[in-house]
Amino acid sequence: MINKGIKGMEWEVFLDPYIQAVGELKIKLRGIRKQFRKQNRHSPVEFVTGRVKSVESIKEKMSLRGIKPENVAQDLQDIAGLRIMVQFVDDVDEVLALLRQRQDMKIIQERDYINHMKSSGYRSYHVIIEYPVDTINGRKTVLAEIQIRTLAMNFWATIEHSLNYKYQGEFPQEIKQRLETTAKIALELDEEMRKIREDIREAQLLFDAENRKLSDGVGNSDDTDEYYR
Ligand code: 0O2
Ligand code: 0O2
Repeated sequence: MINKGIKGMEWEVFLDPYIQAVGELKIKLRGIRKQFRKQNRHSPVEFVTGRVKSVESIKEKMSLRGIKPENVAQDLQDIAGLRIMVQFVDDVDEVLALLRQRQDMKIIQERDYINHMKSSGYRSYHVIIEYPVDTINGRKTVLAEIQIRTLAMNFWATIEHSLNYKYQGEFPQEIKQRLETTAKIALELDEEMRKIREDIREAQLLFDAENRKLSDGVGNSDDTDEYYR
């Protein structure tokens, strides 16, 4: 059995730096949005989520790909997973530029499923990073996957992910066709939004500034807002 060798408590110890990495990265990436908003500039980051892969999912992927326990940290690149949602396709490039200039992580791989859509219809930009975490036992560098996608890409991927779970990848023909159609519609939506990007951005900045004025004196609206992002 391939997963022999890593047992309950060991998994906990193994996953600890990944938990720390996801926690730190969520705060840092959400911080990008905060900084843009403080300067009343359009933030290329809309919201950020993150998760550590469950032990069950890790084990499943290990057996599926024949990954040995001693190779799991190197071969499974998304044990720590972050997702950055953006409004417009062009924001993806802005986020990438911000990530590339950072000193606290090292990009080791990029996968562009935006210009090279997967056959499933999936679009996203994936970046694999090396990220060092300082623990009580010293520094440990882990791999993490950052997925960057528009709201439309995220909507499609979330729906497809749920359907995949239900049908285990064996979609009935009708669902398959509808997923193809919706992938095309999501792409068109991104294209249309791109065309009116400047108008939308201007409107949002005005709206944000107005909100700020209105909420003066009733607490820090920015922090309240960030709670959800
Ligand atoms: P499901 O069904 O597994 O999708 P907080 O720290 O309180 O702000 P919290 O509660 O940790 O936030 O949630 P967060 O970080 O906003 O989002 C976690 C959800 O996002 C999880 O959903 C993950 O599925 C999903 N997610 C985020 N990033 C990734 C990623 O890179 N890869 C994958 N596969 N999923 C990601 P749930 O709630 O666990 O439900
Ligand atoms: P989960 O539940 O999100 O953790 P592979 O895993 O074989 O597809 P690879 O090379 O490991 O390929 O990584 P890839 O393709 O760059 O990224 C894998 C992750 O991207 C997946 O994680 C998904 O989060 C997402 N993804 C890739 N293809 C699709 C797709 O067709 N539909 C959806 N909804 N998401 C996709 P996991 O571990 O497969 O799943």
